Amino acid sequence: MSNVEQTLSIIKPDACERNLSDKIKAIFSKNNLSILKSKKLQISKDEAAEFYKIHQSKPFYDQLCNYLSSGPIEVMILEGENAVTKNRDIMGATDPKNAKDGTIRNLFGISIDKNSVHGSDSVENAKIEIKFFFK
Ligand code: IDP
Ligand code: MG
Repeated sequence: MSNVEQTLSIIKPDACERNLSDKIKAIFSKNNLSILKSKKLQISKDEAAEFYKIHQSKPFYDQLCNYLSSGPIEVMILEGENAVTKNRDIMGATDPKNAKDGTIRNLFGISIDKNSVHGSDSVENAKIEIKFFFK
């Protein structure tokens, strides 16, 4: 049975800065995730804090918010069969050192914080995150 979902992807500052956006989009496309909407922007630290508020108790929260607001990012709505899980698979593990060969974080990630991409972790969070960037 078909299960078309939408998920939010973010190309983080480290990847935007290295102009990796086209290469990353080509990986989505190869995996049958289509880009419904896309925009490039820079967010404030307060907006990053709101976006990442599920991590507010983590020791790396402040660093994470500083980082996501440190430069331009590209946000996208991806759509496709099992898009949430598929995007997480394509991204690879949070720490690029642990990311499987061929995943985006394996190919492009620099470190656990500069790991090139964000992807929603559930259908429910995808809805919240899509609304956050595409009202
Ligand atoms: P995810 O991006 O793979 O879903 P999360 O656990 O949701 O990973 O963490 C959100 C982001 O916070 C990660 O992508 C990474 O940039 C950053 N992060 C996670 N764990 C650490 C850490 O231990 N130190 C520094 N940054 C971290
Ligand atoms: Mg996460």
